[in-house]
Amino acid sequence: MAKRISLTRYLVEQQRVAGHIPSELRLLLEVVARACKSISQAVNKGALGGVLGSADSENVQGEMQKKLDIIANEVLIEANEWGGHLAAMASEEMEGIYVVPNRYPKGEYLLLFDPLDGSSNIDVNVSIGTIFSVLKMPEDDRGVDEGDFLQPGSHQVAAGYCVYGPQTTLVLTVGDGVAMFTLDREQGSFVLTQENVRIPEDTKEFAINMSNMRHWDEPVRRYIDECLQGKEGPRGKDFNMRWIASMVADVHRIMTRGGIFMYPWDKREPNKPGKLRLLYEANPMGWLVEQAGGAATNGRQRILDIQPTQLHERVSVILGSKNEVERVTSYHSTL
Ligand code: P6P
Repeated sequence: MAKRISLTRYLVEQQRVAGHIPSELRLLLEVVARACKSISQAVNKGALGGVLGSADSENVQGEMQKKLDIIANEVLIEANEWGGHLAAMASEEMEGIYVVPNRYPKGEYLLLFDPLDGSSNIDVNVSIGTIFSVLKMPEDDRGVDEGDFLQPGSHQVAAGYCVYGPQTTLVLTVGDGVAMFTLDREQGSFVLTQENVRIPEDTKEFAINMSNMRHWDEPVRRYIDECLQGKEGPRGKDFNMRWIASMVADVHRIMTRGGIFMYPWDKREPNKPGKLRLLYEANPMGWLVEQAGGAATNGRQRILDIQPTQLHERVSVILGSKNEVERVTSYHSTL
């Protein structure tokens, strides 16, 4: 049982005792956590807050935006732009980067986020979440531009998500394992409820959108087909399936009890490497999973080793229990 300390104390100890994070990064993470609390309040109001439904606009991905998508994005921008710890931000909801205005001091960090992932679930009261990733500005002291964000996931200095479900839970890594913090609404603060999170290396639970089965590449079809054969098949055990269609919720289940999550390339849009975004979905989730003893690949290489070429680049994602991810990845190399 983790000792019941606040997120603030945990981060101060990570800074002071473990020497893992400088004070500027600690401040950044505190601000992001406060922004997640505000988003949680807006999400929890639902229809009472007039925040459900479509915003009648499209994001850079050409997807219909929900009102809460825009609210969450604005909350994160406004919370982080004045503190002096950031040079710029990037968001699923914005085409280009957001450079901290000159009226505020600029810092050495870059913040990337999907402000409200799984937003198709908002109106049906299913868990959604915020995903964030922190990079450092490259050393040279010229101005910040989009190219500064195009760093492999292995360069992240912090990553996390906040899942807005029955509990609001912040899950965070700064490279020293994974810790989980549950929002105590009476105190208004995140409290440490689990540290040293470990994902079991084996699992009997897979998460994939089965309606896309006819579009998958052969290695994925082989893996899922073997799972569906259960005890009588080559795996010799029965499997269970889950698909919440909210990456944060599916990944949180895996962080909590193991499993494998897959959103692989499929032939519906063959020129797209996958549906999910590399910089602010796959990279932060991939680092969290690895820090908890799991694995994350695109079927052929480690997600965190991929050199991005575009801000909103998409990627095929296979992540979770190490032995299952390695099995699926091996199928990609044998065919
Ligand atoms: P599908 C949500 O829109 C999202 O980006 C992820 O959170 C989720 O895992 C996936 O898309 C769901 O996609 O095609 O099953 O609706």
